[in-house]
Amino acid sequence: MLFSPIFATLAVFASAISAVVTPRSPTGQCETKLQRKAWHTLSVAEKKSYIDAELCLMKLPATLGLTGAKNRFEELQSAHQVQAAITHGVGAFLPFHRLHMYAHEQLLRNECGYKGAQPYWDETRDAGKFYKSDVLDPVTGFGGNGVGANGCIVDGPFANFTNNLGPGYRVGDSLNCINRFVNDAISVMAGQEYLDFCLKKKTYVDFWLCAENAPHRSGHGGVGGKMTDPIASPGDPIFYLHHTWLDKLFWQWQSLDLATRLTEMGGGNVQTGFGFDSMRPPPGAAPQLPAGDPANTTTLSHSLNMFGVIPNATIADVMDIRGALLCFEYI
Ligand SMILES: [Cu+2]
Repeated sequence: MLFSPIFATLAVFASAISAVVTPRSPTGQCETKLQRKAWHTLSVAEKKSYIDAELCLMKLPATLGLTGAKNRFEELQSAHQVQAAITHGVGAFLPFHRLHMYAHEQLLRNECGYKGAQPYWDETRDAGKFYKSDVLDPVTGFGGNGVGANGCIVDGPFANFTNNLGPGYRVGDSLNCINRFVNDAISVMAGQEYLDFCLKKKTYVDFWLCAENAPHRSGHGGVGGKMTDPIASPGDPIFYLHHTWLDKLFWQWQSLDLATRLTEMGGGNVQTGFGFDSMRPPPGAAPQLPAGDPANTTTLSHSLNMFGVIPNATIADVMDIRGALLCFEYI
């Protein structure tokens, strides 16, 4: 799981080569940025093209040999699942999920013919009323709330999807639908006041801790079910709209002081504090340490592991969304 500096260098080089498929100049610089938009602003046809690409990803056979993952959608989920303990409650939380969203966007575009950008869920407009969000629309969205004791979703495009990963670190559970228990007592914390509270934070560490708390947890807990599984939550495709929303908030905070915040990093590499006991890897799992970051303070040279789904990148590579690797903007 750990990569040598040479491998990391090759991975960065490979990502520059793969840039051919995204709108960049021949020199690899970012010229025409992909425009990431809010889900509710997309046309019905745009929404359909995104969902069709997601369904395509769920049908494409797995190629990487990651335990339990049977399709490309699940390989990306696996990359989140197997290293959950070193990507949550740590300084790399925001950069890791930024790269993870980018990986999803790349798979949709490169392997499933999607022409658009990764959309996000503007959760402030649905705070306290997720149950009637456009995102949960059974016809033009991701399907509605779950039903029954298991909370399996029964309408929308993903009602028949069997997820082979989760709950938690488990793989291959026989009953593993996408389930949801919408909870609007929790989704209230998606409100603008919670975002504003985080945007006022002065340091990366304070901002990350704030963002991982209310704006992050409100989206997961507000949808409920699989989305509340901190390890296997990318099994619900809503995950990608939620974390792109959180990434937009991260960029908004960075944009308030780019001179400092394109390079400011911090926090620990080992989880501390309450609430992470459930994320301890199962007994016997290989010890996990972030490559390129040997001490317990998260730095820009920290390698973000995508397990082959896309090339690995360092935190430095993903600090600027307008940079040569990412090349997108939020509108
Ligand atoms: Cu996560």
